[in-house]
Amino acid sequence: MTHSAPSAHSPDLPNVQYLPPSPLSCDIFCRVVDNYGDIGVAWRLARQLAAEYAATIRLAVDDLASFQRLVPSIRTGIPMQRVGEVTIVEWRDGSDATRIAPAADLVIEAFGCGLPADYLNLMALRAPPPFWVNLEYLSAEPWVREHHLLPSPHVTLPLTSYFFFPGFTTRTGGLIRERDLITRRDTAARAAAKPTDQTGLHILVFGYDHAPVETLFTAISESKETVLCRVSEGALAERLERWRGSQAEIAPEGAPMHEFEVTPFVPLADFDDLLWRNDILFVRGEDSFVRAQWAAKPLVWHIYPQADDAHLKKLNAFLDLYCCGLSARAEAAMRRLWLAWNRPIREEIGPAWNDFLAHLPALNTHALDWSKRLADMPDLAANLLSFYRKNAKI
Ligand code: TRH
Repeated sequence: MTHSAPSAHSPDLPNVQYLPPSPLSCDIFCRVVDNYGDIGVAWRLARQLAAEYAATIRLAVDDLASFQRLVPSIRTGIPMQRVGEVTIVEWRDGSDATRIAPAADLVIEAFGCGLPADYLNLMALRAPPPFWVNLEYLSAEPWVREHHLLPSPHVTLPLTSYFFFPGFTTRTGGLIRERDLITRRDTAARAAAKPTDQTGLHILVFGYDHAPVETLFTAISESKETVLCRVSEGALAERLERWRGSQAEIAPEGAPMHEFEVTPFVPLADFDDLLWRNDILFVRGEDSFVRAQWAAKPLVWHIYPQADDAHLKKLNAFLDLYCCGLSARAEAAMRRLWLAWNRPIREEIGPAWNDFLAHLPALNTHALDWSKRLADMPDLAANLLSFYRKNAKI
């Protein structure tokens, strides 16, 4: 049935949400370059567009095994499957696009993964052509706002893609934030009074394999406050085991007993809970970094390393935005630990850690303020769809 529903601004029906005449169809393409961030972001966006905008979503992914780590109900070796409201298509190079046909209204190419040639042809055949967005990597660097939403015509086909940059200001595409995320976080925080035998500081460590963890563990083990340090399963957790083996069994008399444990990799659906259960979050890449900001906890970012230290520019650009409103001393403490962790400067970790801890109350307040500032802006899906509605020939 075709009908035009009243808009949310209709004076007669102010509570009726705008519904497009027919559901939006959207194809998302994602290649897993390495690790989990690419598919983590693509999956979150797919789910949100389906759940909150009733969009019909197909998500084409080239690595179902990595995807399965995040979403255990995914089955590998299956060309097409449905998980919740999303259709997952296994994307194999050379496979024809008939599995992904016809081309959707909105096509999202995640992180410049390159669309399959046969799918591009289907897009070109469609009249009007699909609205094609290239979802880029997250960066706080100032150049991003100049490039956000710029068109990029295809060299041979009558198609145009648009760069869409996530970001931390209204001049970029925003961040993925599900409609109920902040409410769920705050509800969990109210319910999560720590049991009396679990007081002290809880720290989560999720970082890349080259992180200087031994130095961090030593610094943590010398903290005055009791610490429970949870290290995410993987190479860093293996190094934790080795570090533990090298430590004296008995702490000096009067020293607080710290605990170090390996945290198993949890499904993506439980990842926020894991963050919310901790007080300081060492995170990495893109998706865990963003979720830590939504968790509103003091965080330490292990940025994905790039050639020529390009990542340090990116790191500083974020700190320039994030630290706005922090006292000079708290800002210095934050920068010190982030740089020591990322460069990595081992002899700096201990003093930087202590400095960071000394400013924890201010960093806590600031983390909450920052998440409120971000939540006052439209989220990535809302920005993406409003860009689509304004510009797509529908
Ligand atoms: O895994 P990452 O390093 O991912 C990416 C990719 O490497 C990508 O190529 C690179 O360009 C980008 O980083 C910058 O880090 P990220 O983005 O934090 O992704 C990790 C995902 O794993 C995130 O979606 C959260 C999820 N996760 C779980 O679901 N359970 C867990 O227990 C943990 C530790 C993580």
